[in-house]
Amino acid sequence: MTNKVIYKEAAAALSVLAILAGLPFLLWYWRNVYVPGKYPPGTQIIHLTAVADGGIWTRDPIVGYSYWWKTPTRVKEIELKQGSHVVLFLSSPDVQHAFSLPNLHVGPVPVPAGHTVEVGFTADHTDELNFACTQVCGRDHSKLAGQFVDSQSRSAQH
Ligand SMILES: [Cu+2]
Repeated sequence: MTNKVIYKEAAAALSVLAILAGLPFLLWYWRNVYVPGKYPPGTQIIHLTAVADGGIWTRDPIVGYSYWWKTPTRVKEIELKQGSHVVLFLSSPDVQHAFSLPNLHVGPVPVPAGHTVEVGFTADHTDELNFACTQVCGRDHSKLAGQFVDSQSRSAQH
């Protein structure tokens, strides 16, 4: 092989590696650095994905294979700081869901299949902050429910 071919081979191999390592990094960067940087400091950013199969709200990122290969971690309780501004990123990997948090007058917010919807609210109080899916999305629809709890009163109990 001539030197030129070897350089081309090396460049091709390096660009494949750059893509393989770079895409996960970009996804991580977007979620953990870029998006939080758009909001005032102290904003609580919460990613929630509704999975119809099993009726699971999860904070796990659901990307392709993870929907079929493993059961996402079910989230029943999410800690909030009273008074803080909260931004929810609600995603659906499967069918249309809807998010409702009646005691803070949030929703119902439709979450179409394959989309991520952004919802902001201020946690003026933290009493009975039950949230749920309010659109019948499958046989496990009724399990798509959870609660926001005050992180301060939580740490006081322990
Ligand atoms: Cu539902």
